[in-house]
Amino acid sequence: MAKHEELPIPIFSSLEPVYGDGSPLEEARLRFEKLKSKFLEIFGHQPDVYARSPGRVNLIGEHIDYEGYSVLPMAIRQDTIIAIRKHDTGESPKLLRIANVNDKYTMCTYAADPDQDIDLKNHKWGHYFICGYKGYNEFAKSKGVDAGLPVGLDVLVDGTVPTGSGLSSSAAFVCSSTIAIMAAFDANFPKKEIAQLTCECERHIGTQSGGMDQAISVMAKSGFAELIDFNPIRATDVQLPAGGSFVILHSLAESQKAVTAATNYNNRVVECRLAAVVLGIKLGMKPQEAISKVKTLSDVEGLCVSFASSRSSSDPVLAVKEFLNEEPYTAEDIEKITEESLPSVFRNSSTSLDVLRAAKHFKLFQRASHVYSEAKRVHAFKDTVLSELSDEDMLKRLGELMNESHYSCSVLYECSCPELEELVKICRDNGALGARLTGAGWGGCAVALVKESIVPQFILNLKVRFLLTENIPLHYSEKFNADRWSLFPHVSTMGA
Ligand code: NG1
Ligand code: MG
Repeated sequence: MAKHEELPIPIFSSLEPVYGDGSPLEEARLRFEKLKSKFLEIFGHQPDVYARSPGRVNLIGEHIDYEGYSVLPMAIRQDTIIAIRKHDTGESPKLLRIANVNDKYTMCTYAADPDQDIDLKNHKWGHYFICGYKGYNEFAKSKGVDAGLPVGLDVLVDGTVPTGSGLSSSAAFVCSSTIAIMAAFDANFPKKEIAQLTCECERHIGTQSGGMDQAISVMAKSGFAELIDFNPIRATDVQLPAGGSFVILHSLAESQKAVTAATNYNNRVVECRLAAVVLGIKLGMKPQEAISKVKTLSDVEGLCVSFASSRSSSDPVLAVKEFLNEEPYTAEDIEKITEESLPSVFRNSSTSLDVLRAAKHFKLFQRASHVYSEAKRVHAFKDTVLSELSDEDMLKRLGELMNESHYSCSVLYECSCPELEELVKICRDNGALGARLTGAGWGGCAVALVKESIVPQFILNLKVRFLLTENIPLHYSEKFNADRWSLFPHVSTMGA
């Protein structure tokens, strides 16, 4: 049998929703009916096809996908559904009309030009759909297939992943958009290729993301978390032990990643690149060679390991300790090592140049220490699941790894925030085996590993605790989100 990731996206020819066990089918059916009638109301006709893609919670492996290291997320029930219809009626100019079932998001209209640049300085929610539109076009071109663009499209979006929450509302939106466009054009490809394509096309939004979110959104499988490897993308099922639940909690601090990219997300990507180049040089590469060849910390791991093994340990963290300074570096400090100005090193990336303009200093030691140690924790997590430990001991160890990951994100990577720190602490105080921020951080959600038997009490305690905490808005409990690992849907497209 072909491997799951080699298979194309399943297409269903009826309106019957395909949900994981536990999600009320009736509720799903009503959602589709509502989407259909709203589409009719806005555009005056029915959609051709629907596509859906889930959000995700990352269990461990934060801020390392873009450094080439494996991560371990699972899909969640919350998703984005796109209803779409081609309207090639000869109108001029051809338009993409993108509406949302949520009135908060007013309709966005774009020219149907797939080569248009996305206006990054003027962020709009509809930009994520354009990522998919451009991506489909580029992908078709790379396959030597006629994409059939430009074509006008009517689109209605229904998303239930909370935005800015670290649960990948953006990837759910980009992946469902891309799949919807492909379905509208009767194109279908293996999931692995769609995962790669959607990862690349979400970068049009201006974040230099890795591929975790799109990979899990496209390749998720009911009943499993997935170990995702990169270059090339691969997904390995990870069956979690019985007796535990992951509870996802929103800190209510919203992280607007597309808006804060230069100081937060992209800043860390640039710092990792600089750490990798400096390490490469310290470990014997010529500056020019390091600048042209070293893109990520995983690129220099081989050199670190041979250095470390001469000291009878294969830990790249040792090379970091030996060769990087704990004191933050200024641009001048780094330029002395690279023998080239930083704007010149990053001349081909306007988003990196934005980072350089905004940054005062660069914490190379801390960022590299996080990445190398977090990469090891992901494998330790997977090995624990495969070990002979009893379920109880296994859950305990997984919880410890999650706590260690949070510490590293908070102290070394500095991607936490006061609301998340408080939330994680409250989870642990209320019996969580482990708790950590999930996703990019700087706001959004935490994920806690909780013994199944105490989940109802845990949730109750957290609600009470939060209602009593003055600096957290009172409506916290409305946003409360609990998910168990057995309850998430497949990616699917559904014919109307
Ligand atoms: P969020 O912000 O949770 O969607 C981002 C990146 C991931 C990964 C995590 C941190 C995008 C689309 N996603 O996720 O690739 O780097 O941060 O582990 O930017
Ligand atoms: Mg995102």
